[in-house]
Amino acid sequence: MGHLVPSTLAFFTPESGGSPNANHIDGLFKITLAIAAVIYVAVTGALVYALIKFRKRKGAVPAQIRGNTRLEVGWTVVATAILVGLAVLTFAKLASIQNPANSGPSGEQLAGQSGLLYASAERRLPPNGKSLNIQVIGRQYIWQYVYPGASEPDGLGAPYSYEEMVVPTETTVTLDIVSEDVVHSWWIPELGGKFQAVPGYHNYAWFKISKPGIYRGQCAALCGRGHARMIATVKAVPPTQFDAWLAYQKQEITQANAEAKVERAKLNAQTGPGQVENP
Ligand SMILES: [Cu+2]
Repeated sequence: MGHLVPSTLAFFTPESGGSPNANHIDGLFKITLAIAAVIYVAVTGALVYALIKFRKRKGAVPAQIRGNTRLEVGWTVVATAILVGLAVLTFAKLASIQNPANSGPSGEQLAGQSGLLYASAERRLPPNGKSLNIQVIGRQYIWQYVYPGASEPDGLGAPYSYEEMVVPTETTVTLDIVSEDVVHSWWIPELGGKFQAVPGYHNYAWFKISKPGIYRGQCAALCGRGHARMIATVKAVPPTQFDAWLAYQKQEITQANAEAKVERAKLNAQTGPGQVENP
């Protein structure tokens, strides 16, 4: 019974527990839900009371009431006060939802802001400016993630992965969300809000995961026939494990690029029917 109540409540409230911003969204939702529950019980209770107390009886003539100024002003003022209160609370919490926190002491030791190709006023960074920046690319029908560490100055040769994003724990991860074709929507419920990937635009999100684990999501905008298959997972591992994984990805990509270069040279050297024009 003890665990039944929180799990029942969790069914109605946003998923959380993965990242501080998700927890703040959940907290705000629960406060609003609690206020709404009190109002619901009061209004429904008064209605049921009136239905029973003043039900039709033989020969009874109901009191003929034409308005009550004090009561009407009263519920207008109270309703306004509740709305203003909720708005103030929301704006007070908004900063901690939108602005990334600093990485924890056991997180990835980041040299500084990484992966930034341009300046943007909308892109938020932690107070110390250090985050692991990953580019999230939506495309029909798979998510691609590009990590910092390009081997060439034009950004080529950067490690990347599909579908599963690997991140270090206790590290602030900032996301640049883009799309290559249609509108997609990046959403890992336990890690915070939902963000659209729109062709030609950059959207920004962040999370900071404290515990190693797998966090699942799904493209949240109907993007075509394969939309249902467009799943996403975020796998949080300790920083040392992340470093090893990233180094391995980088090595694999460097090797594949080197092999492709050899193949390209071979094709370019060919003459006759097999010759490739403008490689
Ligand atoms: Cu999609």
